Amino acid sequence: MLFPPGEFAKIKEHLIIYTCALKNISMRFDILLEDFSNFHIYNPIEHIKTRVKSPESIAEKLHRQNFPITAENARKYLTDIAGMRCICSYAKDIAYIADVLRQQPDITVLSEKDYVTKPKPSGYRSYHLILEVPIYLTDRAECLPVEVQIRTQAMDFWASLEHKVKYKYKNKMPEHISSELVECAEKIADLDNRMYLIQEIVDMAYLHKDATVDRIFNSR
Ligand code: 0O2
Repeated sequence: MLFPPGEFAKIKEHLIIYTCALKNISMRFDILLEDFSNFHIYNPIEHIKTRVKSPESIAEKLHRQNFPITAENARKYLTDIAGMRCICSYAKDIAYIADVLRQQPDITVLSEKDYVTKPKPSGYRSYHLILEVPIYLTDRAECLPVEVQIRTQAMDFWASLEHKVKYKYKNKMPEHISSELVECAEKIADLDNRMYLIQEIVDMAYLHKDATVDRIFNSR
C-alpha cells in the first residue's frame, strides 16, 4: 500500500512534526536518566529506542483499518506514528516508570494497555501508554500522540523474536512454534521475577552491612 502522490508529500511533512514529538519525549527520558543516576539508589532504565513509522507502514495500517490513505486520516486515526520503547532492568520497574510519566503535568495519557499483568494470548508482555505531548513551533503549538512501550530486556528479546517469526510465516505461524513461544514467554516472566529477587537479596544484604557499619561507627 502507498500514499497517493499529493498525500505522500503531506505525510512527509507530518512526520517531521512527529519526530519533534519524539525529541520532546526523549528529552524527558534524558532528564529522568540524570535523576536516576545521580539521586537514586539505582537507574531502572537500561536503554531507550525511538522510531517514526514509515509512510509505507502508515499506509498499510490505514488500509487494514479501512480508512482512505490520506495524511489527514493518519493524523486522525493512528496514535503510534511516533513510538518509543523503554527497556527496564526489572518487571517491577515498568509500573514505576509508567507512573513517573503519568505524573508529568504537561503530558496527557490518552490510553494505557497492561500486557504485563494481562499478557496477550501470543505471550506478548509489555506496558503501552499513548501519551499526548506538546510541541511548540514558531507559529503554533500542537499536541501529538506518542506510543510508549515499557518492557524488560527479556520481554524485548522475546517480542523481537516473535515479530521476526510472525513476519517469516506471514502471520500464519505453525501451532508448535506459537505454543513454544508462549512457553518461552512464561519462562522469561519467571526468570525476570527470579533475577529481581536476587537483586532484592543483594540490596538487603548491602543495606544490612551498611546498618552494621553505622552501628560500629555510632558505638565508638
Ligand atoms: P510496529 O511496527 O511494532 O509499530 P494497533 O495495531 O496499535 O492499532 P493494537 O494491537 O490494539 O492495535 O495495539 P497494541 O496491542 O497496543 O499493539 C501495538 C504494538 O505493540 C504493535 O505495533 C507491536 O509493536 C506491539 N505488539 C502488540 N502485540 C504484539 C505481539 O503479540 N507480538 C509482538 N512482537 N509485538 C506486539 P504494530 O503496529 O503491530 O507494529
